Amino acid sequence: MHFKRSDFPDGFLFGAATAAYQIEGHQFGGAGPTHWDTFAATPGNVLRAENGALACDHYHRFAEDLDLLRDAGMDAYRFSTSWARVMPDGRTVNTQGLDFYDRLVDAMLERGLKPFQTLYHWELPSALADQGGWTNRDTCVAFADFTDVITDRIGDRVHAIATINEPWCVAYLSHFLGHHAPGLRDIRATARAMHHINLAHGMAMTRLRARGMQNCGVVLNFDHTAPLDDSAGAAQAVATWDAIMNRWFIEAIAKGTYPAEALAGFAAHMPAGWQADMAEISQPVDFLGVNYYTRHQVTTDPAQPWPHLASHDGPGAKTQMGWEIYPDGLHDFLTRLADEYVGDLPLFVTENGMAWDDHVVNGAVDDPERIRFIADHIAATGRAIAAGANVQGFFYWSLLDNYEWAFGYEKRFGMVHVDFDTLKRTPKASYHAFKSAIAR
Ligand code: IFM
Repeated sequence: MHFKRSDFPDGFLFGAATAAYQIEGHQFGGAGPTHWDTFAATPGNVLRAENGALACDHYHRFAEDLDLLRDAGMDAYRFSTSWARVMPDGRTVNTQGLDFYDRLVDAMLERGLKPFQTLYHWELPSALADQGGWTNRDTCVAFADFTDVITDRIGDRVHAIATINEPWCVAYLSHFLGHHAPGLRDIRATARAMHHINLAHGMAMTRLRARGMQNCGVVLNFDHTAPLDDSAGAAQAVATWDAIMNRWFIEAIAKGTYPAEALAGFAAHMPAGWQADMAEISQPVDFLGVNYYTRHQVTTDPAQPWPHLASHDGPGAKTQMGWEIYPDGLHDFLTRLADEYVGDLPLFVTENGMAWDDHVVNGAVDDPERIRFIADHIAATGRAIAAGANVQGFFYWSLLDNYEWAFGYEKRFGMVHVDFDTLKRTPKASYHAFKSAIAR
């Protein structure tokens, strides 16, 4: 890899990220059913109807997985704590679940890894989905209660806490596009989820502060948005898509407002009195997590209802997901976020990575495409720091090949290959290259 640790400021953290439902094995330890289990069990939603019941069996193999992080010389590990494991019906505590995260965090600390916890990475308990999930304001209160329960158990040892992972995916991808659980395609449900997920963040922040917690923030995903051509329609589409995808959440959290271009579609469907929630949503955070993968080119499609959009993949090389590789987009978001929204607030690249059709050959996985991808995105991060963005860490997505949601186990994002028949872990060439690059 064409970078080294010494290219970055002292204290810059290198790590890898995962999420509970994608790796743990949700059939173990008393975890409750989630909306992803039922979404996956419904024909047509998930490749081969695969689910997270076994995943990487991290529940039993976490020591081996944390050894991999330590042996690579990583500083930090971004993981999530499953709500449905800790509270199987969303409200009642499962002590086995708390015990698991207790062991997990202790095992990180024993290995010198800073625990970066995410509270919600998408496994909504089915009992709450039955009551409307994120379209129902009560879910925000239940989430705040979960925040209390898990924080009382492991909050004394985690290094940082993010409330929500990728609220755009929780709300828009899942309620408007229907690609993720609960698989809705409904503008009214979307508007409500777009607001309630922000409110859940705000309520969780209130509870965390009441417990004196520091290093609390949120993780947002950003999609670089370019016009398909130089038409006025394409320029309009950029403004609309940027508002829905990139501005809605950061503007609410940093400024307490929603962008007019997005309210143009959502206002009529917002929950009554939403304006009164904006103060809680926009309370100060200690860091912002930035997830970045790709860019899209957009234009207006007048034949479609609002947001009147047509979206295309960019022209560059693609990953196994079909996502264009566009490292400059990461630089642009890091500098834009600093300039327009958060100033000197610490930023972390909490996810960046690529899927590839990796295979084990003679006991090894050669993935030069991923090595190049990581090096180029870390270089883009370095350029953003040089331009003044206060970026303090970079987490590769993901440590392990895992359950890639609607794509099941087919798309391999890991630095470590997982054989989903034997569950054997094989570090890829990118793991070894990353290890060499970040060596002290
Ligand atoms: O696997 C996901 C992760 O759960 C959230 N961010 C994007 C990743 C790749 O699609």
